[in-house]
Amino acid sequence: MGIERTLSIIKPDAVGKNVIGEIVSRFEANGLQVIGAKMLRLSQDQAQAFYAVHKERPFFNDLVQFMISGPVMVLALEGEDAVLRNRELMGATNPKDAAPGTIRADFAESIDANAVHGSDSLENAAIELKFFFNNDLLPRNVSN
Ligand code: IDP
Ligand code: MG
Repeated sequence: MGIERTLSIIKPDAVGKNVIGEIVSRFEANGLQVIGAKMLRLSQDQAQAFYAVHKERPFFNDLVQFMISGPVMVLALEGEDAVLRNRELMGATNPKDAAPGTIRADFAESIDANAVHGSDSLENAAIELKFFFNNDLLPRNVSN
Protein backbone atom coordinates (compact mmCIF):
# COMPACT_ATOMS: atom_id res chain seq x y z
CA MET A 1 0.00 0.00 0.00
CA GLY A 2 2.91 2.34 0.66
CA ILE A 3 2.92 5.92 1.88
CA GLU A 4 -0.60 7.33 2.08
CA ARG A 5 -2.34 10.44 3.35
CA THR A 6 -5.51 10.49 5.39
CA LEU A 7 -7.75 12.96 7.20
CA SER A 8 -8.31 12.96 10.93
CA ILE A 9 -10.66 15.26 12.84
CA ILE A 10 -10.32 15.61 16.58
CA LYS A 11 -14.00 16.15 17.44
CA PRO A 12 -15.46 18.75 19.83
CA ASP A 13 -15.65 16.34 22.78
CA ALA A 14 -11.93 15.56 22.65
CA VAL A 15 -10.97 19.20 22.08
CA GLY A 16 -13.09 20.10 25.10
CA LYS A 17 -11.33 17.44 27.19
CA ASN A 18 -7.98 19.03 26.40
CA VAL A 19 -6.54 15.88 24.80
CA ILE A 20 -5.48 17.19 21.37
CA GLY A 21 -1.85 16.59 22.29
CA GLU A 22 -2.44 13.10 23.63
CA ILE A 23 -4.25 12.10 20.44
CA VAL A 24 -1.62 13.65 18.17
CA SER A 25 1.05 11.83 20.20
CA ARG A 26 -0.58 8.52 19.35
CA PHE A 27 -0.37 9.30 15.66
CA GLU A 28 3.25 10.39 15.97
CA ALA A 29 4.20 7.32 18.02
CA ASN A 30 2.66 5.04 15.41
CA GLY A 31 4.23 6.19 12.18
CA LEU A 32 1.82 8.95 11.18
CA GLN A 33 3.20 12.42 10.61
CA VAL A 34 1.12 15.58 10.84
CA ILE A 35 1.62 17.36 7.50
CA GLY A 36 -1.28 19.78 7.84
CA ALA A 37 -3.31 21.02 10.80
CA LYS A 38 -5.94 23.62 11.46
CA MET A 39 -8.32 24.38 14.25
CA LEU A 40 -11.74 25.60 13.20
CA ARG A 41 -15.39 25.60 14.01
CA LEU A 42 -17.50 23.96 11.33
CA SER A 43 -20.56 25.77 10.07
CA GLN A 44 -23.77 23.77 9.76
CA ASP A 45 -23.44 23.83 5.97
CA GLN A 46 -19.87 22.53 6.15
CA ALA A 47 -20.78 19.73 8.57
CA GLN A 48 -23.74 18.68 6.44
CA ALA A 49 -21.57 18.68 3.33
CA PHE A 50 -18.72 16.78 4.99
CA TYR A 51 -21.08 14.06 6.26
CA ALA A 52 -23.36 14.08 3.17
CA VAL A 53 -22.79 10.34 2.74
CA HIS A 54 -24.77 9.85 5.98
CA LYS A 55 -27.62 12.24 5.19
CA GLU A 56 -30.29 9.52 5.06
CA ARG A 57 -29.19 7.97 8.36
CA PRO A 58 -31.32 8.53 11.47
CA PHE A 59 -28.36 9.98 13.38
CA PHE A 60 -27.44 12.57 10.71
CA ASN A 61 -28.91 15.64 12.45
CA ASP A 62 -27.44 14.67 15.82
CA LEU A 63 -24.06 14.10 14.17
CA VAL A 64 -24.12 17.51 12.47
CA GLN A 65 -25.23 19.29 15.67
CA PHE A 66 -22.49 17.57 17.63
CA MET A 67 -19.81 18.43 15.07
CA ILE A 68 -20.72 22.14 15.18
CA SER A 69 -21.00 22.24 18.99
CA GLY A 70 -17.41 23.37 19.47
CA PRO A 71 -14.05 23.72 17.77
CA VAL A 72 -12.41 20.79 16.00
CA MET A 73 -8.81 20.09 15.02
CA VAL A 74 -8.42 18.92 11.45
CA LEU A 75 -5.25 16.97 10.65
CA ALA A 76 -3.67 15.75 7.44
CA LEU A 77 -1.66 12.64 8.32
CA GLU A 78 0.95 10.92 6.19
CA GLY A 79 2.64 7.56 6.66
CA GLU A 80 2.84 3.91 5.68
CA ASP A 81 -0.69 2.55 5.19
CA ALA A 82 -1.97 5.76 6.78
CA VAL A 83 -5.67 5.15 6.11
CA LEU A 84 -5.81 1.74 7.80
CA ARG A 85 -3.30 2.63 10.48
CA ASN A 86 -5.38 5.63 11.53
CA ARG A 87 -8.54 3.52 11.63
CA GLU A 88 -6.75 0.96 13.81
CA LEU A 89 -5.53 3.65 16.20
CA MET A 90 -9.06 5.14 16.39
CA GLY A 91 -10.88 1.93 17.33
CA ALA A 92 -14.49 1.01 16.65
CA THR A 93 -17.15 3.69 16.05
CA ASN A 94 -18.89 2.83 19.33
CA PRO A 95 -16.33 3.24 22.14
CA LYS A 96 -18.00 0.35 23.97
CA ASP A 97 -16.74 -1.88 21.16
CA ALA A 98 -13.35 -0.21 20.74
CA ALA A 99 -10.29 -2.31 21.53
CA PRO A 100 -8.31 -1.40 24.65
CA GLY A 101 -5.63 1.17 23.98
CA THR A 102 -7.40 2.75 21.02
CA ILE A 103 -8.21 6.46 20.96
CA ARG A 104 -11.95 5.87 21.22
CA ALA A 105 -11.58 3.36 24.06
CA ASP A 106 -9.48 5.83 26.02
CA PHE A 107 -11.09 9.20 25.21
CA ALA A 108 -14.65 8.69 23.87
CA GLU A 109 -17.86 8.67 25.89
CA SER A 110 -20.48 7.47 23.41
CA ILE A 111 -21.15 6.65 19.77
CA ASP A 112 -22.08 10.32 19.27
CA ALA A 113 -19.17 11.86 21.16
CA ASN A 114 -16.50 9.50 19.90
CA ALA A 115 -13.41 11.72 19.88
CA VAL A 116 -12.16 11.34 16.32
CA HIS A 117 -13.11 11.06 12.67
CA GLY A 118 -10.90 9.17 10.22
CA SER A 119 -11.20 8.59 6.49
CA ASP A 120 -12.37 5.05 5.76
CA SER A 121 -10.67 4.50 2.38
CA LEU A 122 -7.88 5.96 0.28
CA GLU A 123 -10.46 7.33 -2.14
CA ASN A 124 -12.43 9.06 0.63
CA ALA A 125 -9.22 10.31 2.21
CA ALA A 126 -8.41 12.23 -0.98
CA ILE A 127 -11.91 13.72 -1.07
CA GLU A 128 -11.85 14.63 2.63
CA LEU A 129 -8.34 16.13 2.49
CA LYS A 130 -9.48 18.35 -0.39
CA PHE A 131 -12.44 19.46 1.72
CA PHE A 132 -10.11 21.10 4.25
CA PHE A 133 -6.69 21.54 2.65
CA ASN A 134 -5.32 23.03 -0.49
CA ASN A 135 -3.14 20.16 -1.63
CA ASP A 136 -0.43 22.52 -2.86
CA LEU A 137 0.07 23.72 0.72
CA LEU A 138 0.85 20.32 2.16
CA PRO A 139 4.60 20.06 2.70
CA ARG A 140 6.44 16.97 1.63
CA ASN A 141 7.51 14.56 4.32
CA VAL A 142 11.10 15.60 5.02
CA SER A 143 12.00 13.56 8.11
CA ASN A 144 12.16 10.01 6.77
P1 IDP B 1 -16.78 6.16 11.77
O1 IDP B 1 -16.64 7.54 12.37
O2 IDP B 1 -16.21 5.10 12.68
O3 IDP B 1 -16.22 6.08 10.37
P2 IDP B 1 -19.43 6.16 10.55
O4 IDP B 1 -20.28 4.95 10.38
O5 IDP B 1 -18.78 6.73 9.33
O6 IDP B 1 -18.33 5.84 11.69
O7 IDP B 1 -20.34 7.27 11.23
C1 IDP B 1 -19.91 8.61 11.28
C2 IDP B 1 -20.18 9.15 12.66
O8 IDP B 1 -21.59 9.17 12.88
C3 IDP B 1 -19.62 8.30 13.81
O9 IDP B 1 -18.29 8.58 14.12
C4 IDP B 1 -20.54 8.64 14.94
O10 IDP B 1 -20.14 9.86 15.58
C5 IDP B 1 -21.86 8.87 14.24
N1 IDP B 1 -22.66 7.64 14.29
C6 IDP B 1 -22.50 6.53 13.57
N2 IDP B 1 -23.42 5.59 13.85
C7 IDP B 1 -24.21 6.15 14.80
C8 IDP B 1 -25.36 5.68 15.50
O11 IDP B 1 -25.84 4.55 15.32
N3 IDP B 1 -25.89 6.55 16.40
C9 IDP B 1 -25.37 7.79 16.63
N4 IDP B 1 -24.28 8.27 15.97
C10 IDP B 1 -23.72 7.46 15.07
MG1 MG C 1 -16.87 6.99 8.66
